[in-house]
Amino acid sequence: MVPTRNEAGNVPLLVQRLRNSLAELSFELLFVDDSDDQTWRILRETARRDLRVRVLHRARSQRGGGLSTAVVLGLSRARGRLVCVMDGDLQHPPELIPDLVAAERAGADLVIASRYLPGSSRGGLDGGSRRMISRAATAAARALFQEARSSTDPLAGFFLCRAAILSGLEFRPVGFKILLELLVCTPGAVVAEVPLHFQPRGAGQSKANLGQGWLYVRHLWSLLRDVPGSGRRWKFGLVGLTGLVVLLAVLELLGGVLGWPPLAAWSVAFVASLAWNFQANLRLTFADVRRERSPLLRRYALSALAAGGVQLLVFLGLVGTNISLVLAGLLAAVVGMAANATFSLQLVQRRGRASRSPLGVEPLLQRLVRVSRADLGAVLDRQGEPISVHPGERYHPTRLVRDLCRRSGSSGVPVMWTDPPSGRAQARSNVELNSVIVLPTEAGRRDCPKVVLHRHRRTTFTSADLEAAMRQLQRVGRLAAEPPVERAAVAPPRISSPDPVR
Ligand SMILES: Nc1nc2c(ncn2[C@@H]2O[C@H](COP(=O)(O)OP(=O)(O)O)[C@@H](O)[C@H]2O)c(=O)[nH]1
Ligand SMILES: [Mg+2]
Repeated sequence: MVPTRNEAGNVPLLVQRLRNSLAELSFELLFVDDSDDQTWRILRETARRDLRVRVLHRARSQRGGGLSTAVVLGLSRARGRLVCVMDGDLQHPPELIPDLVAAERAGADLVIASRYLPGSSRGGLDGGSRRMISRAATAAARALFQEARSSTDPLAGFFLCRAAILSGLEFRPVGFKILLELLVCTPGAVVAEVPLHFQPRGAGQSKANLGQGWLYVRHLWSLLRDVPGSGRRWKFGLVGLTGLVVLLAVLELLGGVLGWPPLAAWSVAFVASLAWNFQANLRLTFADVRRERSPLLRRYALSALAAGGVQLLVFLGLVGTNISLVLAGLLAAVVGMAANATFSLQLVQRRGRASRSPLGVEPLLQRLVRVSRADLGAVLDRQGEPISVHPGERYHPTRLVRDLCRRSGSSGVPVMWTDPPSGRAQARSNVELNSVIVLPTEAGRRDCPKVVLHRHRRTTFTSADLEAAMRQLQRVGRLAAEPPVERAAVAPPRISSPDPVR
């Protein structure tokens, strides 16, 4: 999907290079064009000769929002299973697209061509000042949104994603930066990156200008305001500050103005600020999970109470001295807030964090092998070809494994298989048995990559191993909570006795 505005000098070469680099894939090229030059005519001519090319030309009156509404329109019209967005000025080399596709095949939902990954280069970002602005904007996005930190380049304009992760998203295209919005709105997505060698612009001029800087600020603001649970840390901190104001105001009113005893005044003030914080955090910080009865909320309440205990102790220690009531309350609250921040540091991380590793799959596989205590693990793509193996490099799925994958694929649930115990009169406890676990990387999906775990030992996999592996996968957001497990397979399962014969 390519947004274009006055790129007549670039599109013929772009189309040619796209056709070459995508030759192995089935694809369509979708242009959303807002040009006043020959771009549209060239593209229309190309589309007439090549059915894989489509052009949506927007009349002047339809161009409100410019680039960002163009990309949103393109995303809604794209028909593929995967969607790749790139610029039309040859700054994004089309030859990189097969690498993006490969990373998706390896298990990523969203693959970003990053200008900041080691191995990339930014030769095309004209001028030192633009480079600095770009750096600062990236830093701001990463500081505000934890989800943006899953990418080194959350403001990239060149990325590929599964169309499935777009469904249900309502973009609010204010700024230039659709990728940031995508990242913030899909906290569970598995993100991978490949290094980009950013090219100088082909022909024509950049349309970036100062106005876009202001739009970007508005975009950040709207992401904070409109996406429930986004920027959790900042919201948590902000609520904490307002709670402090409530605490001190009530303390001063009761203890100072009305002359209540310090402990009574503090207790009422504390309860008032706790109630205030709780309400505000539910509405703001935890807006995304407040209806789910998330364990997050229980932990939040517990850590707030624990911090209250700390605060009370400090306050009691200070009241005896000759500092003022409000100052004692303030100092106690600062210590309490520090304690609270320590208790709830993990709390304010948004769940479903995306993988940060460049390809995501390898570290995931290593973890799966470890937690399930497997001897060998592999990730197979949709066609059943290994894309990652651990430990070792080579892996040939056996017929059994292919059968199990098919079985797991047709039901979308994990399958566990173990060798049957010996039927002989004298069963042996020293024989090594095969056991295999197959996990779909997305619960309920038939055609998704599969994880295969092998054990060839005297003890076979148990249901605990299976559950550990499933939990690990869930943690990266790939399996819905507790999908059903299909245990039967070619042979009757033997999952309860780890040792064949005692
Ligand atoms: N459809 C559409 N595309 C645009 C618009 N503004 C820029 N583009 C396209 O978006 C891409 C990036 O724009 P560019 O001016 O190169 O921005 P820069 O790379 O940040 O300097 C190019 O393919 C432009 O043709 C717009 O208003 N509408
Ligand atoms: Mg450009």
